[in-house]
This record gives sequence, structure tokens and C-alpha cells, in this order.
Amino acid sequence: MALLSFEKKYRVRGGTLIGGSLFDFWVGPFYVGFFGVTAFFFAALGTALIFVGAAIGPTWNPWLISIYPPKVEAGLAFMPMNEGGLWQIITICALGAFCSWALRQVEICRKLGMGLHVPVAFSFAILAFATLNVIRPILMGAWGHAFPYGIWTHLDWVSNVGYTYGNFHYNPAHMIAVSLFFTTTLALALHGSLILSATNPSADEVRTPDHEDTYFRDFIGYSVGTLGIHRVGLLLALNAGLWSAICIVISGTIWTDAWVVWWDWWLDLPFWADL
Ligand code: 07D
Ligand code: U10
Repeated sequence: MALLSFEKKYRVRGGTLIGGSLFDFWVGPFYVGFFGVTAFFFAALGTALIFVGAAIGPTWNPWLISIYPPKVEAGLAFMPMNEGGLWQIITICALGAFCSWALRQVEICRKLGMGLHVPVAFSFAILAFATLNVIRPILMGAWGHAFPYGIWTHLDWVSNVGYTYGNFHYNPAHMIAVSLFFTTTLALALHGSLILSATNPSADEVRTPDHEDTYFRDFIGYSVGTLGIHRVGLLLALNAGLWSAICIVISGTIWTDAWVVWWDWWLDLPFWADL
């Protein structure tokens, strides 16, 4: 069905989570919905507040503008605007916008009678963000442990936090997360190239999924299948985000030493501990 006639068929009321048919309409190509309105509100307010922070100073250089969280000494208190309060409200706006975005995805899925895989997947990104700037700071007792909103300063934060625990490469959950990120790109490259090679054959006929299956059976002795590769991809990608969240939430909460020390359990194994 052509896109425009399909849109006519599915652009009907219903499937909303809240507010009935209040915002149940489209503007141009976009579905609006209650959560479209809240997403726009939070995103606009958050962005405007970043400009307020930039105006307070000391720079308009986009690489160096930074909105800092409160100092560690302030603990978990609400702070005045220029002492981290701005950062606190922007964080609320960010989470408000991300959650609205996920719920808007849910409403669109419901309208189309589709599974909720996209909003579930996006929720893992939200979880990673919330872990960094809400869950871990609360567990450590101060908003000052969160990262600042600035291009350069958030990189400094990653570097500082990384070296606080010696060499972050020794964090076992970081190892798993990094491996999952790399494997995700491997799987996507395999899948993208396989599909393109099957649909752009040098001969004039497009190849079938049987060709795709057979390619991998010939090559590595196994094909996960056309539906399966998408399950593999989603599983890899979601775990990349999940293990990222795990690697940072355990740093400074249940593990405060250098990460290389964690590996002492290996040296202490009975096979060679007494040798
Ligand atoms: C957090 C993003 C959520 C996004 C959302 C949506 C908008 C709007 C606008 C659309 C999770 C946002 C939307 C803003 C957009 C429009 C128009 C996703 C998130 C909700 N590291 N490291 C990671 C590697 C080192 C350190 C993660 C590699 C050093 C610390 C990942 C290397 C030291 C932290 C990763 C390496 C160190 C991390 C990040 C190599 C520093 C974290 C991905 C090759 C000296 C962070 C949860 C992520 C983390 C993290 C990879 C090296 C420290 C696995 C490949 C050794 C302190 N590192 N790292 O989290 O786990 O995605 O965060 O050297 O906190 Mg590391
Ligand atoms: C995609 C897709 C799609 C599908 C798909 C897939 C992308 C449309 C249709 C594919 C996806 C998957 C299968 C799942 C996802 C994959 C990943 C997430 C990537 C990670 C993958 C792995 C970790 C697995 C890696 C496994 C490998 C590399 C297999 C290793 C195999 C070998 C080393 C054997 C290679 C074979 C050779 C060299 C020749 C064949 C002969 C033999 C095996 C017999 C033994 C050899 C002899 C008798 C000859 C003498 C020996 C010699 C010369 C040396 C051999 C050397 C060796 C190293 C063995 O989009 O949707 O669905 O499925």
C-alpha cells in the first residue's frame, strides 16, 4: 500500500494512554499526542535553561559552555540556580523529555497494533542516562557525582572518573559493555552487507532469504536466520547499554578501589595461590 493511502487508513483516533482524544491528531507528518506536547515542553524548557546558563557565563564558545551540577559538599539538597539548581532543573527536563519520547513511541505502537520493542529499546538508553545522573549520585549521596552538561566538560568527567578507579579498562562490566558495543557493530555490518549483497546482485534478480541463509551456512557453518539476526542485534545492543549502566553504578558504590585490584580473586585461586 502506498505510504499516503496507508496513512489515511491508520490515522484514526484511539490507542492513547492518557487524555483520550485531546491531542490525538497529526501536524504534517508528525503524530502529536499528549506526550508529544510534554516532550516538546520539556525539551524547549531544558534547552532555554541551557542558554540561561550560557548567558550567566563565562563563555559563549559552544565547545566550552557547561552547566555544572552542585558541588559534592551540597549533598542531595536542592540548590540555588547559579550553584547547581540550573543543572537540577535541566536534568528534570531531560528525563521528562526522554520519558515523554518513550511514551509517545508506545502510543504510536498501539495505534499501529505493533509490538513495544522500540520503546523498550529506547528505555535502555534512558536507564543509562538515569543511572549516570540520578541513581549513582543518590547512592553516593551527592548530585556532585553526576556529569556536567558541556561538550568538553563531560569528557573531562569521564576521564576523571575513569582514573579515580585506576584504569577503567579493568572494570569487568566496562569490558563486557565495550565488547557488546563492538559486537553490535559487527552484527550490523554483517547484516547490512548481507542484505545489500542479496538485493543488489550483479545478476538481474533479487536474491531470496534462502540465499542469505545459505551464504552464512557455507561461510561459518550456521545461519541464525532472517528474523533471528534482528533478535541478535537487539539483544546485543540492549545489553551494551545495560552493561554500561552496570559498569558505572558499581564504581564508587560497591567498589571504591582501583579496578585492577578486583582481579586479585584470580591470583588468589587455590590452583596457584600458594605457589
Ligand atoms: C548514556 C546515552 C543515553 C541517551 C539518551 C537520549 C539527546 C537528544 C538530540 C536527537 C549508554 C539522549 C538524547 C541528548 C539528542 C537529537 C536531535 C548511552 C547513553 C537517553 N570506554 N567509561 C562507557 C569505552 C575508557 C568511563 C560507555 C571504550 C577509559 C566512564 C561505553 C573505551 C576511561 C564511563 C564505554 C573506553 C573510561 C565510561 C559509554 C576505549 C577514561 C561511563 C556508552 C576503546 C579514562 C560510561 C553508563 C554508554 C558508562 C562509559 C566505552 C575507555 C571511563 C561502554 C570503547 C579507560 C567513567 N565507556 N572509559 O554508556 O558506562 O551508552 O555510562 O578505550 O560513565 Mg569507557
Ligand atoms: C546475518 C543476517 C541474516 C542472517 C544471518 C546472519 C548477519 C538476513 C539469513 C549471520 C548472523 C549470525 C549467524 C549470528 C550473529 C553473528 C554474530 C553476532 C557475530 C559473532 C559471530 C561469532 C562469534 C561466530 C564466529 C565464528 C566463526 C568465525 C566460524 C569459524 C569457522 C572456521 C574457522 C572454519 C572456516 C572454514 C574453512 C576455512 C573452510 C571450510 C572447511 C572446513 C570447516 C573443514 C575443515 C577444514 C579442512 C578439512 C581443510 C584443511 C584445513 C585448513 C586449510 C585450515 C582451516 C582453518 C581453520 C581456522 C578452521 O543478516 O539475515 O540470516 O544468518
